[in-house]
Amino acid sequence: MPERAYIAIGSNLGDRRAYLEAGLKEVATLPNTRLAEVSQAYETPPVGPVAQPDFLNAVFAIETSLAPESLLAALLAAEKKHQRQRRIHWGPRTLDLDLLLYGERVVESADLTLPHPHMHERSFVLVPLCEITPHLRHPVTGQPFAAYLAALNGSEAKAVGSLALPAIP
Ligand code: PH2
Ligand code: MG
Ligand code: MG
Repeated sequence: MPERAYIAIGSNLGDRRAYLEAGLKEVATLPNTRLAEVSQAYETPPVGPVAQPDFLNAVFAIETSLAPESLLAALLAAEKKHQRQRRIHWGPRTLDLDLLLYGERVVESADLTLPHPHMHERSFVLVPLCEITPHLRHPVTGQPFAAYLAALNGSEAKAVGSLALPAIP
């Protein structure tokens, strides 16, 4: 049975919108995978210790039969294909694809932690996530993600319109 997975996508280098749309297409065309839901794009100030350009962020949901580890490998391959170079930890990037949730699964392996350990702290994830799925709850704590977002006391994420959806042959 396919499961629903949520993925965060971000870019802060080059043609950010084009990178997000290319990332969507890469995931939408994976085997046994279909795009279920896509948030608007949001312009967000960079979070973290590195001074860098603003990001364009979005969150999307897929229905997939790929195992979480295979999906993760496909996301890393898609990042690589789109010139992502991991030079600076948390530094600027053309395309970042982060696996947030895979059904209700809880995973703690060397390569993969599910749910994503920081997703509930970041408005650049919570704002688009709550847009597409306002009632979703954190699989471990049971708290609605909307409550985590409300607890952040405001967000600087600014909606900047829909992304072009990939044409699926
Ligand atoms: N990603 C980071 C670090 N900081 N800030 C924003 N606004 N959006 C991101 O996607 C982001 C970030 C590391 O992946
Ligand atoms: Mg990442
Ligand atoms: Mg990231």
